[in-house]
Amino acid sequence: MDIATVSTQPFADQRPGTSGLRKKVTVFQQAHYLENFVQAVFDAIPDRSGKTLVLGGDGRYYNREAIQIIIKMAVANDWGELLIGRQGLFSTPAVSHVIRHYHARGGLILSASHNPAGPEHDFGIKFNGENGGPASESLTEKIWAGSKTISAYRIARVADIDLDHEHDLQIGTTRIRIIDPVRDYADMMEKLFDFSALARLLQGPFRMRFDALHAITGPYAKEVFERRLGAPAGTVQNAVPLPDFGGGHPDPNLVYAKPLADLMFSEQAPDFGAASDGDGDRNMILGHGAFVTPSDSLAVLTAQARCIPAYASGLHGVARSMPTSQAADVVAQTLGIEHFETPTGWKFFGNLLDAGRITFCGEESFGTGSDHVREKDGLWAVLAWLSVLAHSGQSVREILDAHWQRFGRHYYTRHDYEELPSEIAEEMLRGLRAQMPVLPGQLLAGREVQTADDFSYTDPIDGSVSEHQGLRVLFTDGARLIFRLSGTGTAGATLRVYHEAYERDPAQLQRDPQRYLAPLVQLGKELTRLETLSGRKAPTVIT
Ligand code: VG1
Ligand code: CO
Repeated sequence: MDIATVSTQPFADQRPGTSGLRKKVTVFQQAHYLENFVQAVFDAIPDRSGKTLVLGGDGRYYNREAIQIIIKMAVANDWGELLIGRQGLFSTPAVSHVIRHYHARGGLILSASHNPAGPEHDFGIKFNGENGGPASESLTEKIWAGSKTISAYRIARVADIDLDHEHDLQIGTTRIRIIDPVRDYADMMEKLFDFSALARLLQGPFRMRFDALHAITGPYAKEVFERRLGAPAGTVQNAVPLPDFGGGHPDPNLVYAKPLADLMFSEQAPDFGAASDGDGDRNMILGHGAFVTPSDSLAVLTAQARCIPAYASGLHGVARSMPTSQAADVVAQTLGIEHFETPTGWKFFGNLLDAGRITFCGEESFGTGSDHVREKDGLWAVLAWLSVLAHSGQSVREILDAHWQRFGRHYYTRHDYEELPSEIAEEMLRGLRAQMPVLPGQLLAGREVQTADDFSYTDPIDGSVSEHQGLRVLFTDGARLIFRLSGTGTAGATLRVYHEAYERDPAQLQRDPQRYLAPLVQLGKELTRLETLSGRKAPTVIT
């Protein structure tokens, strides 16, 4: 077999962000760009020889071309076996499961998650390790360092392979298996949840609607809800993954999944609505006239875990990313289990999950998951909610109201300012950081500031330290105002401002979150001099 060593020059911009390397498709299409990064990943895994690599993506534009390149590079870089999803497809949680199930050394996931797809939009790639989870910070730094000094990559000069049928083949010393991307994952769901109880629910008068937003969860949701659980045909909408996701923005929130949100707040609403994102790791949960914030979702599932067979014996602990509301902490304290606060990004949950310290974890960005894999898992969250509904016989609205009555409500909203010039965004945070030493003790927005800091995390398992994970203004009554820059965007800078306030008064539990949090929103704008510096009057997206 002809293996070529191709000379190349480093690219200066291959530092992975919150979740892998994300760039415009046109950037990835530059000569050697994808190859350089893949070689940097392979070089960072010196023990790869003869081992298994899982490969697949969310089906977005450039997925197929990228997979053919990576197959040839994997062959030239001594991988022993490649497990590839049919048509090059795999959801992110399915890759995590397949890595673990087949004891692979790792996997490459081709996705830019919820970012739009198509020739003008985004592509991405990330490496997950043998625990099924995103590469740790130290591995990510190693990959980045490699990408800055690379001078050559290795690639086999062989023909493209057929991705569209399940089959096995051998190229050189590498065995290649094209497998069903759905089956193993659906089997795992069947083990975790009580499928007979869920089938009874979905085959009765109960109605649900799942919107796959033309992205990867379509085939998974069809198999699980319609085929295995017998929900009526049409329960899953927009179920065929398209290379441009139908021109939409596959982000499950009230803004980008508007048709579903409108339906759920209408007279004709079914009992339950859910959506997922481009690569299948996010979820949005809705009831008739009810929207569950992701922070509340984690708290409710933690409180109701006994409704799910796999977790009925209790949870080890629960973790949330720092900007996620403290609702789950309150539940954990009541249950007497440990709770942890990690930086943004699923990679930070990995050590806690591996060490058996937590069972559930979640992020405010529509991510929820458990120790069944090492990624957030959209369909898992939907099945978990259905289990709670089936077990309790209550509606989403009733579950939420009862939860707030018992634990209090964490009012929450995130405001995003997208595509700001980077210097302006940096200036806002610099200005805020400069004020932070004098904030404690001040009365702002009717609340007393307790502390103001830049969040730093020490991993309780390996002691590694991650600094500069977000600026926090913490108030004595538990309210919080948090600022950080996105690490997943591909154009300019996105400022995320997170607002949270805790309410225990039973008469104040049904307020509109935007109104309730308005003083904190105003304060956030003042502290960053947002309007003056950016000229923006309103956020791009509110979740
Ligand atoms: C965002 C979210 C973060 C999430 C990450 C990847 O990161 O805030 O919570 O883990 O996306 O999710 P950032 O740095 O842009 O805030 V996904 O579904 O894009 O893999
Ligand atoms: Co995603």
